Amino acid sequence: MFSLISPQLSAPMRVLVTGGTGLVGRAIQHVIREERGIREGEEWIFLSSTDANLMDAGETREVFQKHQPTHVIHLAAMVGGLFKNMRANLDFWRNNIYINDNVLQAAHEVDAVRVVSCLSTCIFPDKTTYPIDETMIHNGPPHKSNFGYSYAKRMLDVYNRAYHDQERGRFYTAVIPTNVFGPHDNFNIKDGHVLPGLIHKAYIAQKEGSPLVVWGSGTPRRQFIYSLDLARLFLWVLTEYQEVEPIILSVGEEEEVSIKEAAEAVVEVMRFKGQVTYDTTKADGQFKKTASNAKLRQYCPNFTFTPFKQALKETCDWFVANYDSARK
Ligand code: NAP
Ligand code: GFB
Repeated sequence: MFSLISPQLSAPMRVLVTGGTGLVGRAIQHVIREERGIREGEEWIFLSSTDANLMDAGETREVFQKHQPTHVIHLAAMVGGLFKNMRANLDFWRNNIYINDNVLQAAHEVDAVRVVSCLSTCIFPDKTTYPIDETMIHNGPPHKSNFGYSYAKRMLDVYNRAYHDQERGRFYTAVIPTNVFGPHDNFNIKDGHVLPGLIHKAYIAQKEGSPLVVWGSGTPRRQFIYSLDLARLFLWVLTEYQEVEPIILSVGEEEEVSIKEAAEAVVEVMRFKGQVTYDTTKADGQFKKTASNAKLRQYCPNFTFTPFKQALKETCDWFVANYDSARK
């Protein structure tokens, strides 16, 4: 657990960040420490699974009773890339349902005034019109590759509406990030997402003089958001966003790239000189999940996303510099 506490005792805002030690949690830690700072009287507590197994109702209640948060950023989840989801849809469903039910009820019991949870653009209906927007979450079944995770995440939206309707207008909401990448990502090739997977594979291929093998055809399309940009937007949502309805946090549709283009960007940034091959025996997953960030743009017209190549370079540099300790 990491606590960031200002000198003053009474804290107008005591923020508990579940999943505080993961990719997004560490980005929030970085932005709080290096950019925003700790405001007068604030306290920020970043939890890992060693502080409490949030799949256990008793442990969850205990850690919430201990910290008595006024605000909660709920990131903790069973998370993984396409291939991990395809192997474990039941676990993704059950584990995330347990975590989400326990966290929201524990927040309610300590009278937290705000909870911001995390959905994902991959949970939207697979058969849909584009661009996807926030009103479309429940309009049809998700892609078969990650239906367990998708339905568990969709239930967060149901929880938020139910707590608002029944429990004295509880004001719990959610954000919907697109694919996230950055320092402290999960670089495990089997279980992680595409960008950390390609970065790790390029690193190994470079050392071994072997080809970089990109999985699938390379034709699917994705929007990628840098974890530090997501963290900056999360902090805005925590205090300024006033709707129970969720909000998509993503770069614009025009920033969508193919997996092939993403792989070429990794090759360029990692200065990989070897052969690049495509293993089309591996699944492509969802072809695209193009999301609109029009609602975000209405609220934050001047927010500037870090250019993709710059964000990718910072991520690659971090991975190479922290290879021994990185999750891989
Ligand atoms: P991550 O790097 O895998 O981190 C997951 C965090 O959750 C870790 O701090 C982990 O603790 C904690 N956690 C997992 N199981 C737990 C349990 N049973 N009890 C307590 N804590 C537990 O994930 P992430 O990429 O930061 O994702 C954060 C949130 O963003 C998730 O809700 C995810 O669904 C959402 N999201 C992610 C992406 C993406 O591309 N990464 C895209 C859209 C949405 P330990 O460190 O102790 O394991
Ligand atoms: O990030 P990713 O694993 O998940 O991307 P999704 C998968 C796409 O990248 C597929 C291709 O088209 C893969 O064929 N790909 C190419 C690779 N090389 C690699 C590689 O080395 N590793 C990986 N992982 N993919 C996830 C959802 O979908 O999106 C999760 O399943 C989560 O639930 C996440 O929400 C944000 O973007 O396809």
